[in-house]
Amino acid sequence: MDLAKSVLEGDRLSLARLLTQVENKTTEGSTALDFLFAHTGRAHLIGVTGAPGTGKSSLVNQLALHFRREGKRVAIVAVDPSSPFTGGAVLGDRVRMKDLSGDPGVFIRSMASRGSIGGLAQATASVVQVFDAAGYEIIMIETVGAGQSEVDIAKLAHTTLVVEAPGMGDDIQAIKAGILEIADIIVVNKADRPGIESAEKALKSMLELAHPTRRVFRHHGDLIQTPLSKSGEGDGMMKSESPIWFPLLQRTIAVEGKGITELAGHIARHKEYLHRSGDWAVREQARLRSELDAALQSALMDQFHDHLSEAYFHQIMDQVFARTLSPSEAVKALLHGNPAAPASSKPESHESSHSAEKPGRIK
Ligand SMILES: Nc1nc2c(ncn2[C@@H]2O[C@H](COP(=O)(O)OP(=O)(O)O)[C@@H](O)[C@H]2O)c(=O)[nH]1
Ligand SMILES: [Mg+2]
Repeated sequence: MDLAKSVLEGDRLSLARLLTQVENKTTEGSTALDFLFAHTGRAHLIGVTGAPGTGKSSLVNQLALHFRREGKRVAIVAVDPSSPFTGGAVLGDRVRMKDLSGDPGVFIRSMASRGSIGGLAQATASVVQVFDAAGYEIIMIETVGAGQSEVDIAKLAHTTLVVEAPGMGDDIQAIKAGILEIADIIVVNKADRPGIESAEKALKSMLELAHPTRRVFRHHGDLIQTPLSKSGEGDGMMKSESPIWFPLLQRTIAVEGKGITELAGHIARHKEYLHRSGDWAVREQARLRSELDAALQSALMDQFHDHLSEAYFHQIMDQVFARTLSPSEAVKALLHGNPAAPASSKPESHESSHSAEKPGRIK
């Protein structure tokens, strides 16, 4: 508890220690999370996702510098589900983020996969909670676009940036369509590279596919185009009171810091929109709901296994392997069966239990 209190007081060393506790799911970590929970809910969580090499880390770096100039405290969580160790890419990020190091208003945390991707998403959520309680107003979560994992992690965020770059190949089109659905802002980075026009064009048409109803809409009788016309210029609908957010498209050159101010402007506008429309509360509720569900699931599983005889579980498992018991029958037996009693002594109604006595289906 002392650790949590010093975190609230702004002690960096305690923060680093607590993050480790929380990542390792220690008892001290979870007690601290309980204590800190009342202090959360203030930060703007920004997810940054996209294929490797599109420039996510460079963008996060630039955005952090921008937010620092605005006097905001910034936390960066770099998540790499593909890396089992804190190695390669994450180390590179540390080096890249060196212009931020030494700034007490910035805290960078790298996370690599330990065990399941679900576990990583959960650990990330906890780390974000600690930063939120510690008073970081902006929390950027960088994830590698690799499938379900980054979608899960993006669900944490209030604002999701999907980063694309020209020349990344067309083989990922299918993934893109799915990723675009979670995008609030699409960043077309590496605008200094050839192919930027066609990359942007492809993205626009894909966006229209992903959001067919959002192409145009009428506002006070005026036909308003989605703000995708040119990078940075398209905030037409933001001037209206439209309750709908159209994904914005922004060109950037992260390595030169170009387009960053505009991008930060879009992020700020998205936050305003979330509050104005009530979506902020909706997202918060959905996030807390899924956090609660996940915690409940894992608690129920733990409780279930605590009360289950190992031998009985294996006995049931064997019957499933032998195909004398279906998985759903097995669940019934496990939930309602008496762990002390063998499956074969179950009441008549459990016909499948008897079928376990059928000979010869085990290899
Ligand atoms: N030409 C160009 N290179 C960039 C730009 N942004 C990032 N890069 C380079 O692209 C590479 C990958 O960038 P990084 O930020 O690590 O991408 P990440 O894997 O998405 O995090 C690095 O060598 C960057 O220097 C850009 O706007 N233009
Ligand atoms: Mg990176």
